[in-house]
Amino acid sequence: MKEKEEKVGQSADQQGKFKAGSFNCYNYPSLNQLGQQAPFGQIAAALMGSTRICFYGDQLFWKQPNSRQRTAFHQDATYFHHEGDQCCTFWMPMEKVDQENGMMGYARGSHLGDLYKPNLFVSQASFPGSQGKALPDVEGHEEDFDVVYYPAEPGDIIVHHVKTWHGSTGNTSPTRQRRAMTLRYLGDDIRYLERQGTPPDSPKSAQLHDGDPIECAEFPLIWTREQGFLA
Ligand SMILES: O=C(O)CCC(=O)C(=O)O
Repeated sequence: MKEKEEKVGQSADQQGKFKAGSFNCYNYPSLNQLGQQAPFGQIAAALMGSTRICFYGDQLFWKQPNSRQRTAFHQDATYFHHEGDQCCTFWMPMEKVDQENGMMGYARGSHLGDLYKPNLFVSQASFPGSQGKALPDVEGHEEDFDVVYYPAEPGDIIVHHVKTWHGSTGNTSPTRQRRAMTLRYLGDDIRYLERQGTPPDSPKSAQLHDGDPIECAEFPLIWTREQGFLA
């Protein structure tokens, strides 16, 4: 074990990897249960002023020691097959996170502006086939975009709006990993929309057509103001 850790944390030619994976809840019932039954849905409703909440799955992010790639600034909305304002992401770290190992940064007020193209996530290059304008070079001009970074610890939760520009630093630590998990929630005004040029790992629903309310088997209704949690 010790030998493996040392190898992962070595020099540039043996950089650690940055791995990410979405909708693990489809394969791990306990994760699905966590997303649907914990108080998250109710908190999302309060933050968004919504009367009904659907669960939109999870995502995991693992920056191994020396995985120096940033998470490029992006908006979650452009990766999701729906439109509307009431969608938020709960970001939760598994270990202490700071400037050295992948701290999250957010451009204040950016959720009130336009929607831009998705990028390759580890670079600002636009996702092939995506449409619209590319996000400005936030990383290169953070002071122009009112970017704030938040150190975090296990137990902390950072919630961001689906249009907020956000990204994270690379992990330059030779020894510390940085793992984080997100849970995503949808409110009253969310409608299904198949976005052209959205990365293929974003699940679509065979049952829904553009403009339909989002509730379906893949994105279940989990909480209502009248009934509370449904599971
Ligand atoms: O943890 C990261 O580096 C990226 C997180 C992210 O982009 C998200 O939660 O949408």
